[in-house]
Amino acid sequence: MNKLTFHKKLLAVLIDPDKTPIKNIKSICQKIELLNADIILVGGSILFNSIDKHVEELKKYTQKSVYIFPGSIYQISTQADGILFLSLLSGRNPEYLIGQQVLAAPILKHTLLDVLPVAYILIDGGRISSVQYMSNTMPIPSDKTDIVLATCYAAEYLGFKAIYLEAGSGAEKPIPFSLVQTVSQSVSIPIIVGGGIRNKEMVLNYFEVGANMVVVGTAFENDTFEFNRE
Ligand code: 1GP
Repeated sequence: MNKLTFHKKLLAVLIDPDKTPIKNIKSICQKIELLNADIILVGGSILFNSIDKHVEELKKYTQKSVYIFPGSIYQISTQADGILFLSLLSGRNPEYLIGQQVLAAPILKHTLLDVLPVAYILIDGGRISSVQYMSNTMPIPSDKTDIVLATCYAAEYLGFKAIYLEAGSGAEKPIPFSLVQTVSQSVSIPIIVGGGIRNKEMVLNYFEVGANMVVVGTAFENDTFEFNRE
């Protein structure tokens, strides 16, 4: 099992099983190699396809860590290396704060998955995101730095191992760089940033202001994203 550590800046590619036909997985793995990405996340807000087959196929063609990025309890796969054990801390819906986690915990207990507790913080990305709609929670307005910070402090005090600042898939307004900088200067746990990230410059800027992991989904799916650190 590959355990997720934040020993260096990580580029993550997000694969949504509904948008990725199984037959494309082999070529996707080749693209991920060329991109020099560090980790593959698999998941979505809602799933029409089983996540297991996608994870199994990914593991056939890549040595990279595959972590589940679950939209719900139905997205657990024992084939993966680990799971981001998310709690939607920006919201006030108990189902996504603790309900799904209680249902998932006994299942995870019988797996070898690396379970990483992550405070999932949804920030307004300029349009209603799937996360907002499906979780029935409000995102934090991106200019309310005090609320974001207070939520991040709470995440740290509650013992989460990372904070995920999420603008929502396909966000028009990705997380402001200044906000990532403020958060990274204020907490000591790793910061993951995702939502609407379109190019290499944005990724490098997020790394520069303190993000430990940057997640790219839509731009990778659309084949518009190029990144290579060498
Ligand atoms: C969504 O943060 C991820 O949960 C990725 O967003 O699809 O906009 O890259 P994009």
